[in-house]
Amino acid sequence: MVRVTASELAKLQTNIKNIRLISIIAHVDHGKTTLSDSLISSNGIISPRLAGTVRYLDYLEEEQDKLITMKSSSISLLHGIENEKYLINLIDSPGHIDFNSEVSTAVRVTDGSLIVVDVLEGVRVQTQAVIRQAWFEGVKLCLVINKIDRLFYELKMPPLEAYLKISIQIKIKIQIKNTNQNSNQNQNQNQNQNQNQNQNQNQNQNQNQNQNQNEENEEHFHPSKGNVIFASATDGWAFQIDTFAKIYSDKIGMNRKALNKILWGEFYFDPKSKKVLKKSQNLKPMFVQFVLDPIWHMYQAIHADEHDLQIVSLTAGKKKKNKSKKKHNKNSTEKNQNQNQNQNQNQIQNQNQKNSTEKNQNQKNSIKDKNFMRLENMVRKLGLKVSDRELKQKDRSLIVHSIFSKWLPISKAVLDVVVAKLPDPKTAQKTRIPKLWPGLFKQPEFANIAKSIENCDPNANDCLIFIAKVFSTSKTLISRVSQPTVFMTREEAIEKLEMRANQREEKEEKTTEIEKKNEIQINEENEDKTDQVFIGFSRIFCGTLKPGVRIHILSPRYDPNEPDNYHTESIIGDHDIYLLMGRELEHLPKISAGNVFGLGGNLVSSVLKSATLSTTTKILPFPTLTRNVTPIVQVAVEPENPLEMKKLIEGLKLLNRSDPSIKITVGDSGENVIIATGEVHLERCIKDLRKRFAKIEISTSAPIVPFRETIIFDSQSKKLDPVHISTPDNVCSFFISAKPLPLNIVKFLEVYEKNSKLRKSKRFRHVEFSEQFYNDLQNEFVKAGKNWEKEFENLWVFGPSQISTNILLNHLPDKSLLIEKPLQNSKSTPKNVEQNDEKSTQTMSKIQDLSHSIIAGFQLATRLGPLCEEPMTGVCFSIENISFNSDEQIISLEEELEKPLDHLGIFTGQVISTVKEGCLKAFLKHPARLVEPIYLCEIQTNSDVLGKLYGVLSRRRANVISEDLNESTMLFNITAMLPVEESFGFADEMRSKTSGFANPQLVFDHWEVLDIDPFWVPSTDDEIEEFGEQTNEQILSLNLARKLIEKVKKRKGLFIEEKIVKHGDKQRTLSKKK
Ligand SMILES: Nc1nc2c(ncn2[C@@H]2O[C@H](COP(=O)(O)OP(=O)(O)OP(=O)(O)O)[C@@H](O)[C@H]2O)c(=O)[nH]1
Ligand SMILES: [Mg+2]
Repeated sequence: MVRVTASELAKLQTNIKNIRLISIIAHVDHGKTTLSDSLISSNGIISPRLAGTVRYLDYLEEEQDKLITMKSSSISLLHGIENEKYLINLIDSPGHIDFNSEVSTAVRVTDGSLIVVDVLEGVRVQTQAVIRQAWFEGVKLCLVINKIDRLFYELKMPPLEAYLKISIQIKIKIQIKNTNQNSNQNQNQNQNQNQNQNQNQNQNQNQNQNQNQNEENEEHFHPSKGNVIFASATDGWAFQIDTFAKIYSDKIGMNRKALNKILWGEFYFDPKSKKVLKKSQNLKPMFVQFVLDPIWHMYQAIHADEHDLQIVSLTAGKKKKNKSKKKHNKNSTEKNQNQNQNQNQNQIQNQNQKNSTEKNQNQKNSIKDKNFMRLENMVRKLGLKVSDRELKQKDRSLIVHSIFSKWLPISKAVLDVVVAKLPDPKTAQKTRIPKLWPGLFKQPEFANIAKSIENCDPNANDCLIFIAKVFSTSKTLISRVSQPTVFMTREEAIEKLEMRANQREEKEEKTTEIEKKNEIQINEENEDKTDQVFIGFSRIFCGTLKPGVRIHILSPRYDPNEPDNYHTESIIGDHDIYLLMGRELEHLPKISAGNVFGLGGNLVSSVLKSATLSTTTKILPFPTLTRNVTPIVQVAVEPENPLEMKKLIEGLKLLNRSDPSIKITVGDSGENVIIATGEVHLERCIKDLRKRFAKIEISTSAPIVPFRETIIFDSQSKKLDPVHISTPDNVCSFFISAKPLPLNIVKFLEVYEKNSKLRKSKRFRHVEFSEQFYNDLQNEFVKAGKNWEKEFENLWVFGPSQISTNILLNHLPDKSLLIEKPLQNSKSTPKNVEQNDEKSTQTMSKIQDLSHSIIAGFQLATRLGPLCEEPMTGVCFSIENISFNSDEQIISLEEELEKPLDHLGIFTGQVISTVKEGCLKAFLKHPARLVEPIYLCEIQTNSDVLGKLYGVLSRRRANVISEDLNESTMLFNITAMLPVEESFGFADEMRSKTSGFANPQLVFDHWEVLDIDPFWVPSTDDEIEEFGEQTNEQILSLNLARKLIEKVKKRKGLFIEEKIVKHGDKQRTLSKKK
């Protein structure tokens, strides 16, 4: 097949109604990339026989090695239906949970998604997650039930059973929760926290009820709607109901449209009366009779002789054995007989053996011939042109492929559905954009551009583009002029892939230290040649982009009311627009509305992860992508050669730009920390940093797990007095108390924290958003009970800025002295201050200084908790009172404010540290607890290794929450909660202990209070009797919370009570010994 050229594809980019932008999404390993391969092969980019082996869109070395997709990649394909040509922009996405943010990228720039479901495994956690993502983005969906060949070949299911199995998988209920996916977070958090536990439980129940009300159950997919495709991506076939309706409509004399409605479901065709019945005891459903039976028979026919050939081989083997046995006996009994006689006998036996081998061979040939004839007959009846050579291939999978790809070609079935059922960009933008971008349609000043976007107008005055992610690629892959495709055989391709893997392994083993050093030098020399270039993965919503166009690059924080901030400008260069063809990029002279494309050049350097590009500044930036994964696994990195620090920093910057879900921060002790979504993601990031971005040798710390610190209620909590603490110069005293924050408020703040950027920035929607937040938060306080309802008025500030799940209350007798309305901005004037008075100005400045210092002290305390300097969560502090010591007299704040200005400068520093100390002391008056992050872990495995699997889970403190048996596969689905602390090496241990049968999927789920008192030591008589007097080491082995705290402290270089000299008495000097 001739490869479709870039210029042919470029011509189709202006015909909007014939464009489809689609993504393939699914759970890991359900066959997305294999399906993509089959579609790509229809354009002559790879040989159809190699589809599924090449995994063309998994072009990263890591992807080929690990056999999983790690990023979304796009390719443009041409598809013809009758005389119309369609441009299909296909994006393959990863199914592994660590790379979930790549799915967000894929669905944002596409209008339709194919959801692939493995017919045996069915809908899994990640399937639901990606469906939800697509649904929220307003993307239309079609279902691909894949791996149907497994039912026939692997499970040997008869067609009727296969039908029942498929019907189960099609009934996908799309559960859409309007709440954040992590809204169940912290369910276990602060279990003991609230005295009013029952009250909170009721609240939780109410919340769950509300949540259920928000769930929408919709049966969206139905074969007769034409949105379901049945496929085997590896065998290269697929069909929709209409494929068979077309075949049979003439044969059974029925209208094609009518057949479409009854080919699936409880409809039975009576061949005698030629009538369709709604009930029958003897007949098979029409889908089985007309669709599955013929496919099943074809599989049977292709593999039919395998069984017979096996029997022939087995009987031949048996005969051989018997003969050699007889021969052995004979020789032993007639040992001394005449040698000539023996020789003759041997000759006869050899001849017999030869004859029997020939006979077997003939038998085999006759079986094969018979089978070949049967197969040829079937193929002829179907009117397929399959050559004898193809039908006689040794590899059965190739015969399957040859027949099925002609009978039910996969690319035709899938792409026909895509064209018919998924919308073109104009239709999609009309419905999607108002939903995705409501702000744009509310303001009359944006009306023009909003209309152009809705109409996907290529001739609009303005041009609007969204860059969903930035990825890096090698300069060498840009605009490689289309080369003629070299078709290899399947064996050659496998050999080539194996050879590449072996070479890599050998190279890694052989690389000694010296070689490594050389390699670094070589890398340095070749830096220019192997340099990476950044490309924006973009979609154009209106207008036409050409070289020379001046464009504004607007960051997600851009506000059209302050157009100078978060905004840069650039001019599109001559070679900045690309057609994305997997790993290769082809230059395009221009690009018009309704297309996905690559954008290169200087302007990409001003884009961090995503951006809106517009020719006008009077526009809101496109809403940011919601990424459903939380980066949680951290490591500190440093260059092996300290002189290469600068290269590392540069490398980290590049890595940060090119990966949408990574976080890079500077740790407390100044180290550079990479935070990834999971182990697989982290491994890839480190490799990328080493090989592509920093190009230096890097050493990494042991994984760092973030913890949080909190307090819980106990019977004493209410009776506690506030902490009384004075500044070092004794001028000012504070009374500070602490208490646990109710669970619902913590949850609310956690969810809100995810949108913290919106809250902190001065964005266009700031006022509206802030008011809504204010009202919602007040509701949460009301829900928490009467005492908390009153506290809302006292709310002062949140902390620490990056977590914000702790609050500070203002309980001063006259709280208006410091700030009138706490939540609104701090510029508001206290009511006792008159504006124009000079004294008042001084008082005002004093108030502000004091207020800011108190807030800073609170922020510091909540950022570095007292247990191991991890951030606090769920703690409410209050400033109960402030008093001043003036001329040996204690005076109130009010009186102090009357005095002239004299306490600034050093005083504010003292207030900060005193408030911080006071908060920490107030915290420690309550029972303190460590809060740890928890993964949701999903594993599928068989019963043989279940025991070993549970062994690994229990060793790692996992809490199993469900175990379901999938009856058709006889595989168990196990769901467990696993502490992140215990997750390192978990997947490897699980695989090795279960011989590769259990492959866990981990995703961050929630924070959970570790309900162990870190200060516990045996103290009561009973405890001392049970545990005895314990050394620090023994306590650590008994007290997990303490052990974790000491581990964190050790890493941070904080003071720990550890005996370095273990046995002092044994360290006497020899001379003393004498
Ligand atoms: N029997 C059978 N195996 C299939 C089929 N489609 C894919 N596979 C196999 O399933 C495995 C996973 O296929 P991929 O295409 O890599 O799956 P994926 O969904 O892209 O996986 P990720 O991108 O890592 O999430 C491979 O071993 C494929 O050969 C099919 O139709 N039938
Ligand atoms: Mg894949």
